[in-house]
Amino acid sequence: SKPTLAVVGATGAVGTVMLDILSNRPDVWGEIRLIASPRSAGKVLRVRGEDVVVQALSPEAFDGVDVAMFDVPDEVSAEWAPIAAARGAVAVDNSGAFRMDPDVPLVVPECNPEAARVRPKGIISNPNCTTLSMMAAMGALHREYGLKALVVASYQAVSGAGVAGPERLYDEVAALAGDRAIGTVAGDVRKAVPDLADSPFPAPIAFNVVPWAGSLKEDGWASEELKVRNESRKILGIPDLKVSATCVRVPVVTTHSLAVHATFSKPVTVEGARAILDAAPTVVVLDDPAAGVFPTPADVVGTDPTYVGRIRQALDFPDTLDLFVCGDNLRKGAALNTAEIAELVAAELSA
Ligand code: 2RA
Repeated sequence: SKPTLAVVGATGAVGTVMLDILSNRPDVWGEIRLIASPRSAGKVLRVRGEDVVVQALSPEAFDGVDVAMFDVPDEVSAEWAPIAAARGAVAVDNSGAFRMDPDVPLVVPECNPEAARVRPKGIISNPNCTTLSMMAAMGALHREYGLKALVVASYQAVSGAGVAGPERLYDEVAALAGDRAIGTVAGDVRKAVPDLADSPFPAPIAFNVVPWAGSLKEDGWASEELKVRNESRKILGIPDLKVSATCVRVPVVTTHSLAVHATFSKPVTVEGARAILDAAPTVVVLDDPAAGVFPTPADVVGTDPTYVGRIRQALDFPDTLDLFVCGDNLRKGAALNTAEIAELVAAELSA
């Protein structure tokens, strides 16, 4: 019989995309059980063309579940993923609670699918969307050229902050729309937007960019920047990979972009890199600037691949490529990768 799947956090930004993905991928699941906070229990959601009533999170909700996907805040995962695992489910967790735990694999199926089989805690982590948005491409280049260093600037969509992110961007745009002088005087945008105390972002996000994502860590680093460093090392299996990241929020609804400066241990060419990326099944190269062809978030949102363009040989840095990557942060960056990990486990359980 086909395995039973639980989706925990079914009503969130990623959960909503997850139900769409589960409805459109080859169906490996028997029952799909939807679980959310008691506040959302009783809601009816559609998955695979059927109405499913959302159950409240409880230990019993995991009875009979083979794989439980979690997309909930860190503290909720920290408490409940081990409960699901203790009840016999394999937990696939998209929070930050377990990603750096040495007993929890951090999996991108294009990079390290074998890691998903070794899960002493019964938990597998899904990477953060910013790291994940570039991993399929960087993993392919690493296998050929040996990655040594990554310098990254992110351009992160507001939906990375959950459903409140797009709501805030739309509200700010509505408040500013029609003023054809807005953005011409220091502080005018800040004065015109709704109270920032109600925003998930620390500065106006409409008509602006905000050099901040996540929480404050030591020495001025944002949590999101440290995740790019730590998670890239773990996924690619390069403990001494040099990484420096600056994470920036931009007024894009969904799809994270990254400007990547990548140094390799072997000589690289643009043609060689393009051939490798072209051959990678989940990567699409869009790179013809003379014809205006490069990836932009507005053009790729809602799709599954990792898009790469602007591939250049760095002029002053040997063995180094500069490139621009876009990936839908709710799909490959979150729900799709989680679904792919869960399918690896389903295949293993059915084998
Ligand atoms: C963000 N990476 O974009 C986060 C979401 N996990 O805010």
